[in-house]
Amino acid sequence: MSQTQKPLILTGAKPSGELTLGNYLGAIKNWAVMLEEYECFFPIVDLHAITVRYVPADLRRWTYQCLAQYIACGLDPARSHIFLQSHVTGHAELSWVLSCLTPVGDLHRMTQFKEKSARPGASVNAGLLYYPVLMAADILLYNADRVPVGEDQKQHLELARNLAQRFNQTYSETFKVPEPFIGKTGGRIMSLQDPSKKMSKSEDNPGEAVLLLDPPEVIRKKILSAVTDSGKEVRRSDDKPGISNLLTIFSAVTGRPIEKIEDEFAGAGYGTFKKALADAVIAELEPVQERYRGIIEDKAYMHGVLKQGVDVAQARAYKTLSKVFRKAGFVDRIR
Ligand code: ATP
Ligand code: LTN
Repeated sequence: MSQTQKPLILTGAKPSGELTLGNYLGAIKNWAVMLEEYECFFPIVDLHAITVRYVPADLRRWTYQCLAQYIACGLDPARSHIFLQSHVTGHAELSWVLSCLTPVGDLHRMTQFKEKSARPGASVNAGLLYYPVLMAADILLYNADRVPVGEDQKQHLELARNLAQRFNQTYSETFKVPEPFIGKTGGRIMSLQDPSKKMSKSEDNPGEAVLLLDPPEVIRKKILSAVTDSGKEVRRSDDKPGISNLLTIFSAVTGRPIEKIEDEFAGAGYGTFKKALADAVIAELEPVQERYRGIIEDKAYMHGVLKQGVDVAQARAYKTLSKVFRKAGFVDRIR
């Protein structure tokens, strides 16, 4: 089957910090198994990363790290299109057109906006509010069939679907309505210190998240000091969010059902379980870290990957954008 006949998936991560175990289990690990079945577009969404306060040098470093980690996690650039969002002309332009179809009230209702704007010292800028429209543009610019994301992005994806439908109704049939694609396990990994919050790369407390690049002893320490609930039974339960989260992580890392893991650790206590979990996470991440070290040293290779990715992405983006501009009534560019 040729590449173009495969359904298209698009999904991205923002280089707003070092990638976490949440990004890996909820997202990247699932993307890596889609390369055969789908034509895959993996933008690193750097335009999204500037909606919160940041330091430009950090953004540059995190962008390269994210790229190297994508590849180290199994996103093979020979079988997918990996590129930087800011390298493609079209994301910002399409988001402008879509923003003119977006009621501001919809954006104020977004959970991620509410959470991020409520953080102490947050910059509540228009970009932060407008963020989901840019995400919709990322998806619609490539006419993606499916969008694999963690559960936290469901609401944003719903907006992207609404905007596709609204554009099609306002002008004429143009966009596919993208489907969300959320993994069975790992869709929502919670903070190790506060299991009522999602594990996030942009938190100040380093104990909350295991980072993909954490050395083994740091991973072990973070997992052993993860908050657990009263009692000592290794069993998932709605009123035991701490141990339930650790079970979810164990299951997502090993691919084993939670019930089997509960049986294995029946009567063992939290301490034994946490040690085994730390071993499993370290074993999963060690080969990723090994590959990462080879890639991050090789700028020429990374630039080659980005060039290859952007060429395919830009060609597709131009096609959609010119169609959209024509339908919106803009006069064709004089060449
Ligand atoms: P930030 O913490 O800075 O808001 P983020 O990690 O939530 O960033 P991205 O890097 O853009 O945001 O996320 C990349 C992918 O990882 C998305 O598909 C998102 O749904 C998924 N993801 C992020 N955090 C988690 C989590 N804790 N559990 C499961 N999936 C997650
Ligand atoms: N909003 C997402 C990141 C993101 C994305 C996208 C995900 C931006 N554009 C397009 C899937 C498809 C987040 O915060 N995780």
